[in-house]
Amino acid sequence: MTRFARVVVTVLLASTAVIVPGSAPAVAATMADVVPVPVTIQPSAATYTLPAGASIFTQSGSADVGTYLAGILRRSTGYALPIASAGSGEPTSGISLLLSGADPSVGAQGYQLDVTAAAVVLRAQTATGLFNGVQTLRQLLPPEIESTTVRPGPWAVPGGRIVDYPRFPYRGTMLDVARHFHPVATIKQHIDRIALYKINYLHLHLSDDQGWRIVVDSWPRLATFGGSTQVGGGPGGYYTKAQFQDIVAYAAARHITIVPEIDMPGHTNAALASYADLNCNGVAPALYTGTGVGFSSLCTTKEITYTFVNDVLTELAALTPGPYLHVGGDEADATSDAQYATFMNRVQPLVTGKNKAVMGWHQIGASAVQHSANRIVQYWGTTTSDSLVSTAVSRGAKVVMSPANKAYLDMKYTNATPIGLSWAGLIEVQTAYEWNPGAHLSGVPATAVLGVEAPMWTETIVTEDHIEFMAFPRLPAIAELGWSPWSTHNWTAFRARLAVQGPRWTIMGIDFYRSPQIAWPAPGTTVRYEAENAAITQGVVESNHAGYSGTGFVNYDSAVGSRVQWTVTAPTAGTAALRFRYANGTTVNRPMDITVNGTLVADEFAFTGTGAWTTWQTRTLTVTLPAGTSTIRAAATTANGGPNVDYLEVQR
Ligand code: NGO
Repeated sequence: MTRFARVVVTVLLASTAVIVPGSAPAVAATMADVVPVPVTIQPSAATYTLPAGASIFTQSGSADVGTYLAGILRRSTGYALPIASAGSGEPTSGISLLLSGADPSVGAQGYQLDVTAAAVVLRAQTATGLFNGVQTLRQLLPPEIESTTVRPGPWAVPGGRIVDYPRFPYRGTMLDVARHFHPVATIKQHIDRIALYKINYLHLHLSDDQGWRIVVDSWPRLATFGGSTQVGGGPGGYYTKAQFQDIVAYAAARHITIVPEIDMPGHTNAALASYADLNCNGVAPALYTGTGVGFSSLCTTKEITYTFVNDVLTELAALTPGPYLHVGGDEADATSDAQYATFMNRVQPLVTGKNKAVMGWHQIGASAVQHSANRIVQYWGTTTSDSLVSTAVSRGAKVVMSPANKAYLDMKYTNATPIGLSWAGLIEVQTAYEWNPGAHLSGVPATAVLGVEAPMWTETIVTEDHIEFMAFPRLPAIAELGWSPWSTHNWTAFRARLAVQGPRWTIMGIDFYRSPQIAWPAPGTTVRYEAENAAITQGVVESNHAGYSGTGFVNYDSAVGSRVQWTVTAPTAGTAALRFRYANGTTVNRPMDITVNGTLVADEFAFTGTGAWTTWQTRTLTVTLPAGTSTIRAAATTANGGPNVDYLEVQR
């Protein structure tokens, strides 16, 4: 199939009129629905409806944001949306992205949005401000705007004015790529999603006991040996320098700064296993695939340790345009307090000497560890006072707040959550939302707080699907704490705003946790169709891998065109999420063409590797189904055939 085939699903969907009883309207967005809630909202009675012939008007300095916006809107609208130069007068049509005329309160990251019946005008002082305004505009459009296939619209934007800017400059999330390695494609997808909530820092935990995930040319075995496994003993992996730079650039294009972390002196078994010299006894330990902490340490009394750290930080700094190098510093339980201070007092100047600021877990706030210029301590404790943090603050450090009992995305929601840890407690959405980063720690005033960060450790988090489930809906809650003024904080209002995000996530293919605390718009029904019961062409039913549902799964023949064809029924015409469950081993990708009633709805839909044939994962595609019976076909497009397919679920 050609990559450029554009499919217009011709079924007429009265999208504005489909209202499931007891749920929010499928399409109407209001200015009050935006997450994080904006600083000021003045709705008007007007509505702007994006016409097929609209242009996106930009100025020098805003063209990249215009291209990004057009890329999102073209997918679902099918409109051409040419980028044109904004004239000097007041824009009278289309969507304008202007670097002048914003209310001065918007500062470096904020924006002003004016929506009239005639035009949408975003104004900011920086491209970053416009980018943040674009995220608001996305949420003011119907959820279907996030579809990757063309939808019928109409593309209405509620009228009025928003003037908006962040409470804190740093709004981050962390992904631990050390415990389980996550490939570049997963990181990019995550970046695209976190951008929607105005997250502007992505911290990557690049090394730990179980794996070293970034190439260091001067110490090559770190990646090739230290990166060769992960928790549970899987193959692990690492980023080449080119891949890491690709991630940095992809994030930068979404106004997100990467904060790389090399954890030290503890959490270093992967490095110690790679180079015997880094061990005090000169003996390299075995690679580690368990989930214990606190047992490893670089040898703080050996000079080669500092050569090593300097080499690593030099190469990392060269790959990192952002201001921070994170040096970890947590749980150095195999190091005495005195050795820890000696180590950190040698390491911190290595960072500042490369024109970067030190960021570290709050243990670097120990009084024996000196202050260093522009130092950031990241609080991850579970109490509301901490002398290490207040000591660091009294000496001039700023704090990023990640209290583990509020902000850790790897904690279970409830005891029933299938993945996650619970050492810091269970974190339902309300718990994640109900705290004030500016007043959480005694002795740490809001002025000392740089922002918030929601870390996701991955001892139990293996697939992209797991990341989605643990991040949504908690990450948007933390994002709102970082962005919105404290005066807007209100659980009842937040719940309502969050509920409206649900249909958007479904269309984006995000497998979120349907917290019972949130009145999600009624999801309708989900019907599962097992692949082994479908019509199979050039494929066999097998039951030789664990974890499938029903009585088996379909293993495609090694041929282009081998396929599974399901017959599904829908009581009424409307939007449906097609959720394919599959396992794909370590194969990079076996794309399939997905058709609905003979119409191609996803050309070469990606089915990336799941790591093992027993690791099942889902991918979701949103389509429009007519009333009655439909035929849904997934056909292999490569000579390897398709992935193993367990079932199709139709969510309506
Ligand atoms: C702790 C520990 C990590 C774990 C995490 C699990 C910090 C800063 N150190 O947080 O090694 O992965 O908990 O929740």
